[in-house]
Amino acid sequence: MRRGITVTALAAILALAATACGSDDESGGSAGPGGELSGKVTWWDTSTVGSEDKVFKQLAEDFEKVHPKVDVTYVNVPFGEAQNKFKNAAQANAGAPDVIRSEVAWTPEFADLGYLAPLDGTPALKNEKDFLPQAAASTKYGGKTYAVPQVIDSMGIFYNKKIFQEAGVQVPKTVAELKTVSKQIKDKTGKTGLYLRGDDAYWFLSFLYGEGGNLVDAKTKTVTVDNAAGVRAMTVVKDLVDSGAAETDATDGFENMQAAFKDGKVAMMINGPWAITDTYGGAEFKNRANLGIAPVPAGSAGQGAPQGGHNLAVYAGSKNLDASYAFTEYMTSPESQAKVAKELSLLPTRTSVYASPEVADNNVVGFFKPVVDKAVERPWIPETGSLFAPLVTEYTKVLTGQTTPEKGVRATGDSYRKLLKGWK
Ligand code: TXT
Repeated sequence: MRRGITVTALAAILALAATACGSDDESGGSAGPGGELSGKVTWWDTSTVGSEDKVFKQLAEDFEKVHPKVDVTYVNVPFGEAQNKFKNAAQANAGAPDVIRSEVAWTPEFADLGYLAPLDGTPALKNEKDFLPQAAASTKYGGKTYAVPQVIDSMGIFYNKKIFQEAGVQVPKTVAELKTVSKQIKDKTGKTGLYLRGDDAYWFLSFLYGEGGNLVDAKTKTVTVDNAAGVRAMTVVKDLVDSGAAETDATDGFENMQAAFKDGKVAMMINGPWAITDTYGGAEFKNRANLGIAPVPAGSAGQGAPQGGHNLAVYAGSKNLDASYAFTEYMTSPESQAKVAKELSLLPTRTSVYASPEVADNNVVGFFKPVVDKAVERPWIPETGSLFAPLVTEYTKVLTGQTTPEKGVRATGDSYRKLLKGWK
């Protein structure tokens, strides 16, 4: 009886690849005479260790039970490292996984680089019409499909109902109300209203959309992050921190945000479904009913939250495409998506899954589905993922008083114009 999937550290995989000449032929396999799959499949998962990863590992084990001659090697690669590690390994054709969990913005870049196998007409893509159009959009590039949507997400305000009750406040619908509510929470309970992540520019997007802005306008190939709306949005987030309505950190934002919210030190945070399982582990949310979720606050021009999520993609250099296609299909199947939604409250990318009983009564999924349906999509161009690095540098500097909102967005816009050749 096999022990189940092989769980390996990334370093071991890369070290092995560095010594092996070319790619590892042992992982080769294909459908046998009876169509039985065999050989190895290495999967790089980027899900959060200690909360999400358990469920994804279990799914990989279940896949092996269906295909006993396939040996899945599960490797958890931290989200902040996976993009570059995959590009380096794929470029060197050494140590790249057969399947990678590819964040929505990484997918067009990897496809453009030729690192992903096109999936049209392969067993990886089953019942393609079942995928939410906004989830499928990031898997398309150059008229082909290079990945299969696994989860889709967006952001909302997570709030501590007990603190809200103690302060006698309601959930803020606008940035102005967010400031008023935060002040009352501070006056009545001594706690800070909002934790605003300062080391990840994804947390800036809701405020940018709220001021009617965007990073770029792909239709007119115009950089817009440094227009008047961009200045207003950066001024809004700076004011939230300077006024004491929000606290922030320049580093370790996710950990600090989760700790502050889970321990009841702050009343609100802006976050997404990926944080739910970890949040429920917090002292304040043992009673899950104490967690409220609401739309991100509207700004002076409207309300909008960003669209995020993850796809599964097959490495173009895989020596076991048959098993990799089958694994990708299995991990994104309606049954797998229903299990992930039930156990982790992550949103399915298949329309059909929202009707299954174990998903229909999940209140987190129920909240985020309409949010995702109107979330602001980014242009799925190879450069989309590269827009965050210059932005986060300036965003953090603005929040920590090292530069002004105007200078911050201007420097970001200048970086974008260098990155996006020929854009205005
Ligand atoms: C590179 C962008 C958004 C959630 C677990 O995995 C770095 O890799 C680039 O794409 C946005 O969509 C949402 O699901 C959870 O399971 C390289 O090493 C690069 O990633 C991203 O495009 C995400 O949709 C998972 O759910 C450096 O050398 C870039 N990093 C955007 O990323 C959401 O992602 C959860 O993800 C290189 C990065 O900018 C990202 O925001 C994400 O939250 C995940 O944990 C140097 O330039 C800077 C920005 O963070 C937001 O955190 C993370 O919590 C930059």
